[in-house]
Amino acid sequence: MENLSGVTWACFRAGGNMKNPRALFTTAYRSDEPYDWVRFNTKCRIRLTQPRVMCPGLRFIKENLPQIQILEFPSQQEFGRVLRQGWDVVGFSFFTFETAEILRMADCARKAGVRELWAGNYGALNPLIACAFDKVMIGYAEAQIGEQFGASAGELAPPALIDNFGIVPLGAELIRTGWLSTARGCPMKCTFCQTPSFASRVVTLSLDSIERALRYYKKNSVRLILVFDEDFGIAREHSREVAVLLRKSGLPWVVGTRSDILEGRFDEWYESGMVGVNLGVESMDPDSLVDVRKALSIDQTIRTMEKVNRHDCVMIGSYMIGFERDTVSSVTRNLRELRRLRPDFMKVFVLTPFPKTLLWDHVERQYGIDCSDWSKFNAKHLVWNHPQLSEADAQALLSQAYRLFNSEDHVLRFVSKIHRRLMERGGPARTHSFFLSGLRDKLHGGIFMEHSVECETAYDA
Ligand code: B12
Ligand code: SF4
Repeated sequence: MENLSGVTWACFRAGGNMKNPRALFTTAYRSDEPYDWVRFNTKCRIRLTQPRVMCPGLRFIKENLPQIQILEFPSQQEFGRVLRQGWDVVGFSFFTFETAEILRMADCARKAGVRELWAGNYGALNPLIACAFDKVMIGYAEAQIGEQFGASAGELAPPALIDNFGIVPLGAELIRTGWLSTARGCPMKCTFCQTPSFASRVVTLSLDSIERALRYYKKNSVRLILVFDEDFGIAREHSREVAVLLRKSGLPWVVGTRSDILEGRFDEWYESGMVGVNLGVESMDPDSLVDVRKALSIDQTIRTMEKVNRHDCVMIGSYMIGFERDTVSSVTRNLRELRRLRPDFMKVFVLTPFPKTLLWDHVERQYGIDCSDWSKFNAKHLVWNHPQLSEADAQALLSQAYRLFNSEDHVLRFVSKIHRRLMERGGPARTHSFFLSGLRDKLHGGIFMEHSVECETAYDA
């Protein structure tokens, strides 16, 4: 029944092409306060902020298959109202921690008489949810969805993904950011990561489409590009050409990548306008990195982080608490070592076994996983029987890490680094436009559009 090679598999019904169906794709409900990855990692009152207001996966699907209607983070009332409009297909995009909520939404959709329910995104990797849906699609799915509707998705076109970065309490709309996807998938095999089951083949987006996105961002007053590939640089030659396009655009950019890739490419990217990096440190214990097959050495990570610092680039890292060997004292020691490398912000997680990972298989067999509450699978809870740590230990270590890495001092350092980098690159005019235009636009009711409007108008400008 199951096939993880990127092919659709059906639970209740065999698949079949539907011509001109009425299809609605949606996400979990909107919460009182939108999820904000910065708030998720700090307890400070003065902090950076980037609320999650869009679902990149649904935007991609809409951009490439415009016949599908999308509804991002609806309220319960909104979802109920839209359901009454009558749909052949309702598709749900979700992460594992949203599973219970999505199952409730699926139940509402069934009761409203929707013919088929589909599941997609990383949450769909969970075999336990399969029977609630008529189709489950694994991986980047434009082509699979198009096939169901008898439509060809054609060459993949990235949507315009614009949101904002701000500072609390000044406001969330100080720096207008544009998200750029240049390649998808990762061939590495880290045991904790779902990507090897989700998209193990690297597929690049065309340089024309990337250039078009950059032009659009520039024209629409985007100030900072966030490259959100799994590992920028993994498609070596392609990323070289992307760096040329980024340089040509004149826009500063922040990239997510591995330290082994960054080490070899730093100078090239720095010259092309890279002002910040997002690195998966994961652990400072070499044996734990070997256990999870991260294929990185601590020395490599240290060398790269020191280089990033020497060049005054912003450094965001991610660290995980709760590797099999971790104890309270080893993690405390690790965190202090990491602090000496002066990251500007750390995303700190608790190691979580996700479905269809090697880590899941190992932990389930060896220790047992508690699946009674899927909302805890948000990488901030210990959901398995760790040999040395309790959930209370994990929470105490998280709080300790937030204090060490994400204090108010770090916010100031973060902002002053960006400021210095822009002064170097473009002088006072660029720096002024980066920081102050957002505030000015906000005060004068300027360019900030509702995200839903931006979705509709992606490239028609
Ligand atoms: C960018 C990102 C974020 C951003 C989100 C930005 C935003 N505005 O949404 C931020 C930093 C906020 C974030 C936070 C978190 N993230 Co995150 N994030 C990612 C990342 C790097 C890219 C996701 C993305 O946008 N991809 C690009 C789009 C185009 O792809 P897509 O969303 O997968 O959509 C495609 C398919 O999934 C499919 N599809 C999507 N929806 C649907 C619906 C239907 C019906 C169908 C058929 C198909 C389909 O088609 C789409 C187009 O091809 C992934 C890693 C990765 N490799 O993808 C992790 C990842 C998704 N995050 C993950 C997690 C756990 C989290 C956090 C809980 C904590 C953490 N580890 O960071 C929080 C929770 C966020 C929240 N509450 O919403 C996990 C998910 C694991 C899981 N099963 O839940 C991932 C896979 C990373 C990992 N390996 O740990 N994240
Ligand atoms: S953690 Fe990063 S390098 Fe490892 S498999 Fe996942 S995406 Fe690839």
